[in-house]
Amino acid sequence: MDGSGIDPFLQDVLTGLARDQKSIPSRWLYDARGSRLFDDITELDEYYPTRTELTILNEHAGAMADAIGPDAVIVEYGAGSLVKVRILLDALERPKAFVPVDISSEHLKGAADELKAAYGDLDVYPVAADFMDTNLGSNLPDGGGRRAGFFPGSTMGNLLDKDIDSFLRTAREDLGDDACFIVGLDQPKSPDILVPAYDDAKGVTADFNLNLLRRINRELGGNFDLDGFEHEARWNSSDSRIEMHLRSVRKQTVSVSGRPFEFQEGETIHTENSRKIALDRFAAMAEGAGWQLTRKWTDEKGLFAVVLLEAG
Ligand code: AVJ
Repeated sequence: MDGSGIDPFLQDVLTGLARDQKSIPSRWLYDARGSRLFDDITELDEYYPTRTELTILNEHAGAMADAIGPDAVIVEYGAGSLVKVRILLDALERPKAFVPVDISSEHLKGAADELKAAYGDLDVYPVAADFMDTNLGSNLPDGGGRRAGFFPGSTMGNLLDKDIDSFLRTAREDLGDDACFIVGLDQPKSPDILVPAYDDAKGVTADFNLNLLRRINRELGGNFDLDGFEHEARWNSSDSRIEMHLRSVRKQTVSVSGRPFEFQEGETIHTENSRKIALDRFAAMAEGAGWQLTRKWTDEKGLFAVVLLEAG
């Protein structure tokens, strides 16, 4: 429950299941079990994004560090386990401060303490906040060098255009006039690669998706039969996105918090969009929010890209 007394999870589920195309926002996939399952996904053979982004970061961290310069203040949005930023910190000259922003304050504190212990000269200021709503403004430390945002993992692809715009504008305000911003972006490619990445042979992604129903049963008094739904990953080429759905295998009625919802056989709940945003498209979006895309680093196959935005 939040201060208003309405559980935002319950609100999203009841509203989403009442739509013609049933849908539930993807952020609810990440309870403790969901977060563990996502970590397992990143190790799968079929799931190329994490591995490919790490390769790009390892190969080009020197060039990224040169572009950022010495004495920098790094702000990581949606920080998570802080594995990727270490690659950047290791390459930077005298990084002064690191500000990890993450919604989960417990997770954040542990990861921030570990990082602090490993990088003695670095000031670490964790901020427990939604990365979409930071307003760090004048609270950011001044290290003498540039401020650099860091947003790896291609989470940009989960956001709607209007949310990308407002996030990039907020980051531009947070980071100020001389800032830069390093962003990871999964790239459009053949559905022969994309679909298996979101529907793996071991069924880990299926578990991850179905875990949402388990969570609804546990937290919201739902009675979803987990055998009554199947995981589906679809490539939607006109919107350049992978969609995850949960498909009802039969006609059935499910109730959540005492409210009934009818499912036809084959009807789906849309649970995630993972957009693959081409670089020219992203450059135009960034420009509209006050950023110039000035550098890009990719792997040999062009599966994934890490880009540098500069305030301008
Ligand atoms: C964490 C949002 C980047 O979209 O690839 C992985 C989530 N969903 N498999 C992605 C996810 C299914 C992932 N992101």
